[in-house]
Amino acid sequence: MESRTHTADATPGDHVTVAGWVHEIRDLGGIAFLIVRDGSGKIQVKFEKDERDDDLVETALDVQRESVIKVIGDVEEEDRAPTGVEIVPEEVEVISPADPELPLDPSGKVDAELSTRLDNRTLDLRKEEVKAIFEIRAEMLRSVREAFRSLDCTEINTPKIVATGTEGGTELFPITYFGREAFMNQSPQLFKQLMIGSGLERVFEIGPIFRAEEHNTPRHLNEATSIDFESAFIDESGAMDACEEIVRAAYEGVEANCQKELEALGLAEEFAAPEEEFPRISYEEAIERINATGELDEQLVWGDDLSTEAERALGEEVGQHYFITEWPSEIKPFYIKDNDDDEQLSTGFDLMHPRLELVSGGQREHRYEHLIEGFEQQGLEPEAFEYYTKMFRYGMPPHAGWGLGAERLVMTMLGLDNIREAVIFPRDRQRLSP
Ligand code: AMO
Repeated sequence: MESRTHTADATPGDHVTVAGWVHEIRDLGGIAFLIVRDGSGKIQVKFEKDERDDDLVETALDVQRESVIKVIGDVEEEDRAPTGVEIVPEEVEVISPADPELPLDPSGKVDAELSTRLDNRTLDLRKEEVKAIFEIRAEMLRSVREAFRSLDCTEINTPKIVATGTEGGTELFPITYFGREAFMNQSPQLFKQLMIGSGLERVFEIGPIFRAEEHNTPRHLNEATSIDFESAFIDESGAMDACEEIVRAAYEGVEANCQKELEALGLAEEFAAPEEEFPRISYEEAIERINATGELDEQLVWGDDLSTEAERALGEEVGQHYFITEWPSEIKPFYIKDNDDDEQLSTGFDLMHPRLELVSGGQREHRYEHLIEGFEQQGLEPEAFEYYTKMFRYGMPPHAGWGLGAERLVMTMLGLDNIREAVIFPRDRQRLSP
């Protein structure tokens, strides 16, 4: 196709070819307008019936909304047009016609259920406010990558088809791998740790994780995107510093580069990167504060995990991002190191948004004997993980890291009600296509 001008760049005096979707058709009798939309914006095309060719006017009036068309013509200034300019056409071509019945209305005048939207994501992403979410997600990922690079991290990609799980046996998706049992990976956990003993020392990965969670909730996906970090020679406190820096960079990137998208979402006024340092609250203090809110039916006791209600009660009170540190060892995975002074306590931490958990992390157990003991305590067979444990016998530095859910970050950043809004094609209990 010959070169085209983006509608946003059409300037009075230009002779242009624009191509895009028919957003709206208005026939006012003697005059008709088409609004053409492309990735950059929209532009009005004017058809004064007396002055234009009959065929041209007929093509314009017969076209169905959302068809793809090409328009060649002159750009003129017009104060009454939505963008202050319009095209006076000399040629209109319907490149790809749309059916008159659309499964959803991309102009957004008629609301659609989330499931209808997800079934027809192509049309759904023609809406400015939906497209904005994914432009923001892309900018968030770009900023995060850049921030990792400035922290001297190397980006890695690790296998998603694996022999063992890491995050609890019940949440694995089994597959067959040339007749052998294999699984979709739940986390790059073991691979990123293996890189710590390599020459890389400090790595990050942005990639899919698979969780066979049975529950269908507004905050869980069966395939999510994890932003993982791991570094040699730091402890959990250093890992929290890096985590805070990355989350802040994500917000700052969006604030600096996505004003148009934030406006489309009605968030331009209120959106702000977090300024205050993220407080670090111990697990013990967290359960005391949750109990003191009186929001829960039953008081929490030491060793309990935090329910959704508990997280919400504390989040409301803290009112900003915060870490929960020093979790009980028994509820953290085998790879998390215990506190040196009290083995009931772990070095594990979570980063919380007032609405929900965003990150888990901690210092790792790098001492071979302790690692093997940890497997046994959790009822796991260390032999199955030999490819991993073995490398702890050949010089493994102390290290720490974390995993951040990309969709949860977008969801909380933009105040989305449902995590599915932050994924183009979500995978959940019911949804396997598109
Ligand atoms: P965890 O299992 O807590 O930790 O996962 C880390 C973060 O990933 C996101 N996440 C999810 N998001 C949507 N749907 C899900 N089903 C889902 N599961 C997890 C969350 C969560 O906080 N290996 C450790 C990380 C580490 O220690 O480095 C891990 O995977 O935002």
